[in-house]
Amino acid sequence: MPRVAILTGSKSDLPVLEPCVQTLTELGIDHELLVMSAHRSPARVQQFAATAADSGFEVIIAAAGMAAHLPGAVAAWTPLPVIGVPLGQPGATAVSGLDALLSIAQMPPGVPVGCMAVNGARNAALFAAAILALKYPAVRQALERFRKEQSA
Ligand code: RP5
Repeated sequence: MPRVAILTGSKSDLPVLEPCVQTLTELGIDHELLVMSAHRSPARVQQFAATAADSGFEVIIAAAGMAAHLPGAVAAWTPLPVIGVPLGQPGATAVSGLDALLSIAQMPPGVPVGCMAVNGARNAALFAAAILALKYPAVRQALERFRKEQSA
């Protein structure tokens, strides 16, 4: 089955990622949720990202707040598609997620990261599903079912 890695920069981010986990589960997509920080555990990020494709992951979702370098740091080490989720709770920083949004969106040419809305965890799961749906008919069917139910 397809596998998605959900990475996040801190345990404090986990509640915001619940819709991502829930949506992947609903769509029947295997996933692993791992906490690692581009700044606090850079060696772990490198180790994970450099081996992720060989480990069988097909899409990586990377969420982080503040300077939010995790998605870009991961993308630097893997050819897999990386979907970035900027995080920001009201009042958590002076700019409430705008920092993370710009950090993730403004990647230099050559190392792209897809960028969701601030706290767009659910859409990250759906975007990962759309990528996997190109290869896996079961994911495509699950996604089509979701879209129909959403429109009903
Ligand atoms: C980022 O710094 C994390 O993704 C988190 O959003 C933010 C604050 O982390 P903690 O100080 O709560 O661990 O790297």
